[in-house]
Amino acid sequence: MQAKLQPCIPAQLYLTIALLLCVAACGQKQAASPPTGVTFKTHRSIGVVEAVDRGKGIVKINHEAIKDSMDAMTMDFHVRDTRLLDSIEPGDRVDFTLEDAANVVVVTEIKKR
Ligand SMILES: [Cu+2]
Repeated sequence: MQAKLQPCIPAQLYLTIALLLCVAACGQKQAASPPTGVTFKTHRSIGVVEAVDRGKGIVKINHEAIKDSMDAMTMDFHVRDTRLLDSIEPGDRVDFTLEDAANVVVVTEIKKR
């Protein structure tokens, strides 16, 4: 009896380990890619505000180079929430955060330095 049962124990153990590894691998895969399949990145940068359009929710920033995104330049950014512009004036040096989803870039945070 015992001689017959023994081979079953390692087999079950292997199965358990294999299952655990599979669960771990699948979990990692899901975490790496968002459900929509859109590549989604967040960048932080600094720059100088050149213009603020509160009505349109646009801020023109002369920004420094953003790693893995773009070179230094002056450009218009849409803001996620126009309230972000309440305390921002042209001439301010700012820290800001960008969200880039399939090249649709939105400022999600902006603060005076
Ligand atoms: Cu730019």
